[in-house]
Amino acid sequence: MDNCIFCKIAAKQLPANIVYEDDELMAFKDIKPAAPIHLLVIPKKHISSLSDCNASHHELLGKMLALVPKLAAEHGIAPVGDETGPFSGGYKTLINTGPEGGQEVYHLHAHLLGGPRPWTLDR
Ligand code: DGP
Repeated sequence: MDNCIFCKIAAKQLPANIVYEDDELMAFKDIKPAAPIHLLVIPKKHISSLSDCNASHHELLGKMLALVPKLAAEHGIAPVGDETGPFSGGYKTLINTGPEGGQEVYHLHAHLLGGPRPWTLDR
């Protein structure tokens, strides 16, 4: 999509601090972190929001969600019981959808937030 920031990041036309990439997905650090660890997981293909998903997106959505615990573990925020990380209290996974849902960027993304509080999450 022309003019989509996250499409440009996925195409490496805009810089981002990329922490994961495969054929379908990318994860990078949020430019305005609301928590000590704040990552965004996106599909490389443009999908405007979760509202545009249906049964044909089961596999992609499953891959996005399944990437979260891997990234959490890699960033030391895996939940209690896995004491491998310094902040192992768990994390929040969030998909803002639409204006009332607090969505600012219209390219599907899952937020992964974690680390010691306080956070500045207001959504
Ligand atoms: P949302 O409100 O769910 O649409 O969150 C969009 C997030 O995207 C917000 O936390 C800030 C982040 N963001 C916006 N533009 C950029 C950018 O150019 N680069 C990066 N890394 N993050 C961005």
